[in-house]
Amino acid sequence: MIDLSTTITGIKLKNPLMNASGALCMTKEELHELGASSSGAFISKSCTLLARDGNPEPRYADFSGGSINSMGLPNPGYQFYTSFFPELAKYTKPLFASVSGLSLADNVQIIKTFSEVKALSAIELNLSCPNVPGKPQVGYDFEHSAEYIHAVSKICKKPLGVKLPPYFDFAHFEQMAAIINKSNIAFVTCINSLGNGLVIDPAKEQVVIKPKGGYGGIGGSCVKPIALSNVHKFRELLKPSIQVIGCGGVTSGTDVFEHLLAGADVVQVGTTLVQYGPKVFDRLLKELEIIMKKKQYSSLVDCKGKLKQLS
Ligand code: ERO
Repeated sequence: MIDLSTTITGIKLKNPLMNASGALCMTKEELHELGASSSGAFISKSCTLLARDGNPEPRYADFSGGSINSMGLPNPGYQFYTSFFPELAKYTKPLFASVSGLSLADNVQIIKTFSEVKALSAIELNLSCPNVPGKPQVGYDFEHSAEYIHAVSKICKKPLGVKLPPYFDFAHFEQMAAIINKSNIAFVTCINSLGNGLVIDPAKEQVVIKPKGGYGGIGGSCVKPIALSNVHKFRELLKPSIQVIGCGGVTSGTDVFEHLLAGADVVQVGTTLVQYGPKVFDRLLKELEIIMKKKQYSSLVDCKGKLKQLS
């Protein structure tokens, strides 16, 4: 028997898979389906103080290398989730809430309220939404990020994580890691979608989504190398007590395995979940188990963070 269980911030998961926030996790029905799926944990859509319709449709499209989205943070508002989360406790697996308030004050108010919701295991503060017109990503502004992290960690009574945008420069990894190492953040999730990509339909000679002139966050298999570098670099730079959730480019059990090698404790699935639905966790787990068996590994500890360098 292969033990796929893992632990994040002291919370035990029977396997390392969960959905990425935003993927099929906004409505009651979607969250019930995720609760009933074989994922080890689940997380809700990033929420704001007030309900939002989001950007005009079409706002999500698949392409050969992945997906593009400019959803614009549609969600029913945090109060909807505050009263609904207790219904999800029956699934007896960890439930995370994603929070993406439009200001620091909004985040503080939402997180204060969520701190009192018993059904919630942890909170992921999203510092990296690329799609709200007029709202730059907090995660690319280090001073602003430090201010958010400091204020929110003071009032959060649950294990708190931050969802980060992809970084591409070692100096940026170091700056963000230094901020997080000084805080009581329990985990980081790397990465959110690659902001403001552009997908073109050459036959129609036009963009494929309507908002923002066709620009949107890129996810799916084409982002995997960037996701892996971010997981690996943060694992290297963060204090050992701060855990890493990998997110980006997971389409197979091999992709999950690579995230684990890079140092992820938990692995989120976004585009592939949107494309195949919650049943996809069954396939990913089966494929991961086959790889582990072939390598004669009996638990995730045998491979987690064990990426080798060329000598
Ligand atoms: O547009 C969105 O709602 C959205 N899309 C993403 O790819 N990442 C997000 O973090 C996000 C909103 C919070």
